[in-house]
Amino acid sequence: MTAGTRKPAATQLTEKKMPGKFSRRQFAKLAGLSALGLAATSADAANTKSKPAADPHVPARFPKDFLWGTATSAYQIEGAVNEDGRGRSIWDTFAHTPGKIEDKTTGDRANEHYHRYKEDVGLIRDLGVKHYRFSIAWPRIFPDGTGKPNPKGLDFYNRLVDELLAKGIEPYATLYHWDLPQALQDRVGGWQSSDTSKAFADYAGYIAERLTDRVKYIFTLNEAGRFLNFGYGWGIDAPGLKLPTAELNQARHNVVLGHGLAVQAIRAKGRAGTKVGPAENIAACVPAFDTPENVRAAEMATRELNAGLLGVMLESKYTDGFLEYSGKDAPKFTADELKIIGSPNDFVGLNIYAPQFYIAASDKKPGWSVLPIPHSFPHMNSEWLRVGPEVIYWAPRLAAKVWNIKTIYITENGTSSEDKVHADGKIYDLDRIMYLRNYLRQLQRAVAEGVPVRGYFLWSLMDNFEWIFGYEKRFGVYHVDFETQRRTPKLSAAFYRDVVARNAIGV
Ligand code: PNW
Repeated sequence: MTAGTRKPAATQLTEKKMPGKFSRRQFAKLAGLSALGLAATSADAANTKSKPAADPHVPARFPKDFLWGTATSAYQIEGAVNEDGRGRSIWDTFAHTPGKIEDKTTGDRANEHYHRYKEDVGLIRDLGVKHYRFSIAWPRIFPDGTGKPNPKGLDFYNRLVDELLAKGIEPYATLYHWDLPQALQDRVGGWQSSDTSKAFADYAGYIAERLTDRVKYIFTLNEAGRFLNFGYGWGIDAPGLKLPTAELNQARHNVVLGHGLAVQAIRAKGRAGTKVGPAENIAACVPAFDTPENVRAAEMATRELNAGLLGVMLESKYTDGFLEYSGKDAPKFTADELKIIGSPNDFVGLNIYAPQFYIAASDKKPGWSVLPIPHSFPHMNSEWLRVGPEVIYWAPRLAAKVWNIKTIYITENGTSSEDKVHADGKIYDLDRIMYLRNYLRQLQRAVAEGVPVRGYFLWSLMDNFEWIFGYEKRFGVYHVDFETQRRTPKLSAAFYRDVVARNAIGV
């Protein structure tokens, strides 16, 4: 159809039903909709007949070896909390404490993934992704935190890993996604004691021994920043403590020490070639707008605002700024510990959601300032999730520059959405698609400019127990009906499947 030609009314009608300018067959093929049960049903007749003008647009491609994945975590999906000898975790206790979870739910049942893992691996395969990041529940492996391992707990992960490999999906295991054995919290105060750091290393070594014949990629801690501040500082997450600053800083030191000890244990006990690193929700800094001065300021801020966690892991030292700022509340540490904490990683995982800090250059010390964010700044269904696609460009770019990181994975990125099931049984999560297409475009920009991001794990495979928000906030590309446990692909599943299949964003 040439421009300006009036279309017959019938064609206009048909085209209105069609998404964009594709024929139904082209569209279904491209998006893999039929495999996901989302294929359009209206017939298409006329709009493929005339020759289209050459399209000058090109999609934004990712490199050939770019890894596409998706992610979940144990307590958020497994359920089966009292099965096969699993011990209690601090999240069991916390979720069962009245007033802690917004919708008064727990992870007792969650997605019943413990029993439905085969179906769930099928969902991953249907997305066309070849990489899956899951977490191992420490209290399934060591119900008491330390001591005798529980073989039945390990067996679950053996079954899961075998199923993934059988379907051609590479497993990436996270060792700690917040479900600390309650026994360790009770005995030594959890991360308030370096006994927990040592117990974590023992657990890491045991997993490395048992799983690295098949699991080649291990993430130590997920979002140390989050579980420390929210769990030990502000009383919002498990274990619900509000420690004074000095004690919080000491707990943070124990956590990074746990990371370093775990890296060493994995190197000692794992198969040669096992790759290991942290998965951190870096304090993500974005220049207020792009000038060389603001970019330089954001670089300095990235280093200082992450000095207590990712910084010390990558530099083997706390920055002078961090020690000065902490003053008498600074953590106590030895030179030996710093060396352990800085054990070399094979990669760094970054969880990227909201831009946390907008930074501008400043004439005053330290040369940068954090700008106040206006109340009107747009956010997604989760109020904390400000929409700032440029953060997935700047955070890896600045981190790679500041710490000379050679391999970065985006270990989480995604959004919640209201996700109503419509009368036709489908979920049209267009806000999630809006979010993902904008973030992925910025990620592609970073990769194309040489920022060393090698892969992307979408959070999350399916709706799950969203911590203090219970089941109210849905992050999945598969919808879960928590009554029936039925999984249904949302429109965003078709979107992601298409991005993965074409290894590109846009057309
Ligand atoms: C991450 N914030 O948490 C976690 O790793 C996941 O388990 C979680 O389900 C997911 O993101 C979505 O929330 C975060 O307030 C929670 O900035 C909150 C924040 C960041 C990360």
